[in-house]
Amino acid sequence: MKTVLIPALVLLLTLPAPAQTEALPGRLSLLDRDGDNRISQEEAGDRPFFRIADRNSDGFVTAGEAA
Ligand SMILES: [Ca+2]
Ligand SMILES: [Ca+2]
Repeated sequence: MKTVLIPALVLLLTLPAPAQTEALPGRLSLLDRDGDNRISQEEAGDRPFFRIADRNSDGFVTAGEAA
């Protein structure tokens, strides 16, 4: 299953910086209280999706990870 995630991660890492402006998917954007286009652990609270969605374990779920 991990091998399926690698292409998406590589794509995310190779995207130019302006890709940061990509909006979070609808429901996730509601969680993004500080508007930085990523969901922090604090914003996610104890929702179990967070650890799964945070593929690179950096403590944030980005639009690319949530896609
Ligand atoms: Ca945020
Ligand atoms: Ca992450």
